[in-house]
Amino acid sequence: MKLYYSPGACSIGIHVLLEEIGKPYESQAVNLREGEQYKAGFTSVNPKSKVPTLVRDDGSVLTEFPAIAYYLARSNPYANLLPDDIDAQAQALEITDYAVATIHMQGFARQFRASNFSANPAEEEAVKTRGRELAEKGFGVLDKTLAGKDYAVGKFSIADAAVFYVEFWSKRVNLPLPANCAAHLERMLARPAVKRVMQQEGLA
Ligand SMILES: N[C@@H](CCC(=O)N[C@@H](CS)C(=O)NCC(=O)O)C(=O)O
Repeated sequence: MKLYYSPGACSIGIHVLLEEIGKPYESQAVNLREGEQYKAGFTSVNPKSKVPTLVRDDGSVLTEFPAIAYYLARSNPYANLLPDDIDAQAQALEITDYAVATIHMQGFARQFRASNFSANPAEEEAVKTRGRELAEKGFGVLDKTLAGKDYAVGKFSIADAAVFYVEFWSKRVNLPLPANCAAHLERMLARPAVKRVMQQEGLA
């Protein structure tokens, strides 16, 4: 398999899952700052111009964080990236989607790419402020989910990889994390797979 990623982007969560699985894989950095995602070399792989993008062993391409995470978990059952119990599985998907679709795509995206939310430069600060509010609300929800638990559904799962990357981003925008999220981020950073990814992405 081959993962297209960008250092410190949301693809870091999928990078962590690949390291947790422990099978050999290739990785290729895409320089988002220089717009490499819009050039033919990458759009021929993923016309959405987004990372994470996973090219599977049969050459087929999978995009969207929750779908890639689910695929990796189900195709590598020995890695225990999803609980066995159907209710806990559904909960892991619920938390994954909340981190990606709400905290990332509504909260952080407004702060990182305000121009995608308003064509009027005068509204940029208001867009960023709204993004911060949405991220704060999201971490409040996650904090309750994490109460009394080491990981989002008890044991480590794909949900933790998604929660990890948005928690990691909170430092970039100086957003203080509530206590359970802060402890979860430290727990994640202490995992050997996460440490390897931080090294590989030049973030350690
Ligand atoms: N919904 C997508 C979001 C992916 C996404 O927004 N990736 C960002 C990096 S964190 C990206 O590739 N941005 C490049 C761009 O929009 O130009 C997913 O779940 O994978």
